[in-house]
Amino acid sequence: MVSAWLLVRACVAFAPLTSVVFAQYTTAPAESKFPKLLDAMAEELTAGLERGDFTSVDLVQAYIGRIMQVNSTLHMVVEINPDAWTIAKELDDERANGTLRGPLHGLPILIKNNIATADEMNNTAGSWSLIGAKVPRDATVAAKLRKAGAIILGKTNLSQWANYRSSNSSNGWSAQGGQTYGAYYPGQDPSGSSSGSGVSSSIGLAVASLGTETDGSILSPSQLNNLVGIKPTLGLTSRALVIPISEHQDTVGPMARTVKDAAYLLQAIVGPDTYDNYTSAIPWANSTAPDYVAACQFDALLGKRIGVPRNAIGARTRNTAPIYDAFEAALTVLRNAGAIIVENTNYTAYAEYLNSTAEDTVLSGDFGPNLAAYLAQLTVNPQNMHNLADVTNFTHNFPAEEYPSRDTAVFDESLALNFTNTDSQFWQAYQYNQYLGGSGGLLGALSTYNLSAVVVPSRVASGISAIIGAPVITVPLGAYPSNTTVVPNARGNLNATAPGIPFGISFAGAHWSEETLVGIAYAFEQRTGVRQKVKPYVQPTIELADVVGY
Ligand SMILES: *[C@@H]1O[C@H](CO)[C@@H](O)[C@H](O)[C@H]1NC(C)=O
Ligand SMILES: *[C@@H]1O[C@H](CO)[C@@H](O)[C@H](O)[C@H]1NC(C)=O
Ligand SMILES: *[C@@H]1O[C@H](CO)[C@@H](O)[C@H](O)[C@H]1NC(C)=O
Ligand SMILES: *[C@@H]1O[C@H](CO)[C@@H](O)[C@H](O)[C@H]1NC(C)=O
Ligand SMILES: *[C@@H]1O[C@H](CO)[C@@H](O)[C@H](O)[C@H]1NC(C)=O
Ligand SMILES: *[C@@H]1O[C@H](CO)[C@@H](O)[C@H](O)[C@H]1NC(C)=O
Ligand SMILES: *[C@@H]1O[C@H](CO)[C@@H](O)[C@H](O)[C@H]1NC(C)=O
Ligand SMILES: *[C@@H]1O[C@H](CO)[C@@H](O)[C@H](O)[C@H]1NC(C)=O
Ligand SMILES: *[C@@H]1O[C@H](CO)[C@@H](O)[C@H](O)[C@H]1NC(C)=O
Ligand SMILES: *[C@@H]1O[C@H](CO)[C@@H](O)[C@H](O)[C@H]1NC(C)=O
Ligand SMILES: *[C@@H]1O[C@H](CO)[C@@H](O)[C@H](O)[C@H]1NC(C)=O
Ligand SMILES: CC(=O)N[C@H]1CO[C@H](CO)[C@@H](O)[C@@H]1O
Repeated sequence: MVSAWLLVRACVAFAPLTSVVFAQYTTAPAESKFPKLLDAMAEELTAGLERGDFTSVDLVQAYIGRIMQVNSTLHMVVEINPDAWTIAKELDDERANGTLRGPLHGLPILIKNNIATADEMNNTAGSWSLIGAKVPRDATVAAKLRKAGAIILGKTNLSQWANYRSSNSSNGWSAQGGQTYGAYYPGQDPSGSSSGSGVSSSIGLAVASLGTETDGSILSPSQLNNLVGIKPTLGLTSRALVIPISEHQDTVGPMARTVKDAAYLLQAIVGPDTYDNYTSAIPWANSTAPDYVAACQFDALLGKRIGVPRNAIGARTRNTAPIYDAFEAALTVLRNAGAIIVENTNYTAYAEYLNSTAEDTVLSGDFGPNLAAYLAQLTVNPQNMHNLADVTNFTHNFPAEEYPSRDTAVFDESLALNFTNTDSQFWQAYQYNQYLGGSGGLLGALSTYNLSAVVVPSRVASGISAIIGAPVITVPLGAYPSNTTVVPNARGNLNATAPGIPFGISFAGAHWSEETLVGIAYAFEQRTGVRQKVKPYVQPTIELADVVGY
């Protein structure tokens, strides 16, 4: 069962493709009074706000207009924040009198519908069981966004319960939000579980978005929606008041159009939090935090040793050929940028890892108690949901939950466990994972070959890092060529492989190495510029010029 496999399966390429050739990418886009919102970067928008070309109210108006233009086709946003205009006006007033909260001041950001906010919006993970439920305060990451000056524009649709309910549902479907589609092909599987965050950032419905990842849920929808996604080290970003799967694997991270925008967002949400004691492991808790934005240097690849764990990259088949061709071309880009590519930095226990069910045990064991702990914090709980049994019963009985067409196999498996996350059986599985991903996996390869990072196609990036809580960044790498055969997903309601659907490349490192990974990803992105070459088939047309002055 389990999400790891579902998520990986969600992003496997089935159709034959052609290779992707990189052209040299010329850097900064031309300065314009109204940056095109499909690609507008945080720094460009901030410059326009500073010059007074437009206001944050204009930005909110434009982004909401764009959401309204595509919502009936793509279903990527579940709720718009009814306070967004008021907040934008306050931030405009603060800017006018010289008060700037931070680098995100006045910039609209969308967040996944499992990150709770203490405002008018619902916090449901896509389930009607939590409609109307209220939390005592904002999730820490949401509070940090507001403190940095961001406007929380709305909540994005997701694979329900972050893909931790069904064995037969579809990526991007939730009972509350319906089916999200990707913007690169009709009926595109948007991947998941941060589906709406991926689709929304990809077509410029906000400056960027937040997603969450347990195993693949940021990396996969980022790569398949032409985005940069950062899955941070476990404990770098607080999970307080984020609807959980597993305290041992859950993370919150940015999904953005550029590495630098992702770095700005990451900078805003990291740090120790008394509500999530895993954050006490942050090694710089008592000193200065790393500067992820400053890490965006064109020459960041110079002298970096980057490993290629060939035994974890998988076989190049007819179906996956284009991804592998693009990957090999990317290695040349990295070498030309001064990196030392170290071949065959294999994971010694990888066969055991592929064979292991220890991750299922950890997620399944955590889910029950972690969900109950979240529900116990609710200040308003209209459907009286206190534990997984309540949620399962609700799901079975509430027609909009589409049970049994969409089953509860993942819930059921967790309910059927005869142990919990405090039992020795759980601890053994957890320790085994630390070996598989650690000395037998990623950490072993990094230390044996003295590497800064490993590089892999994003389709195989998430698992080995997920089980040990280590960071990964994905960057656009290419897209399926026009002669690709369209292949549906397992449920048959989405197009999983089709012409124009993007894919990514990932850099994975040791715990707390985000600064290094951001630098590497930036240097790669600046030399390849893949995002600019891959265009969505659905694009909202409203721009700042349409709203300024109205
Ligand atoms: C698509 O075109 C490429 C290059 O012309 C070719 O190698 C590949 O086999 C084609 N794929 C299909 C599915 O026709
Ligand atoms: C979705 O878009 C339609 C227009 O296509 C609009 O009328 C409707 O109000 C939007 N729904 C929501 C909930 O914003
Ligand atoms: C600027 O505006 C904010 C919000 O209206 C207000 O709280 C703050 O006191 C003002 N600061 C100055 C220096 O006027
Ligand atoms: C929260 O959900 C309720 C019930 O569907 C709905 O009436 C309300 O408008 C939602 N809140 C927002 C901000 O969309
Ligand atoms: C998937 O693609 C096919 C072929 O282009 C198209 O006919 C179909 O409508 C698409 N599916 C969805 C759900 O849009
Ligand atoms: C961290 O907090 C959780 C609940 O908030 C608690 O169950 C756990 O024991 C704590 N762990 C440590 C190491 O303090
Ligand atoms: C930071 O300081 C506190 C209080 O002195 C201490 O308990 C904690 O262990 C320190 N954290 C780290 C990561 O050094
Ligand atoms: C690494 O894995 C690849 C692919 O499985 C294999 O061909 C190669 O011999 C392995 N190299 C080492 C040093 O283990
Ligand atoms: C895979 O698991 C099976 C059953 O648990 C075991 O017999 C086999 O030795 C394992 N293989 C590897 C490579 O770990
Ligand atoms: C299950 O849900 C139904 C309908 O919502 C309710 O009537 C029943 O009391 C619930 N059963 C349990 C054991 O909670
Ligand atoms: C759970 O069941 C398994 C197999 O039936 C058994 O080996 C194990 O000891 C049980 N664990 C607990 C905590 O009861
Ligand atoms: C903002 C928005 O588009 N909300 C829609 C999300 O999807 C549900 C179900 O399809 C619609 O009812 C909402 O209007």
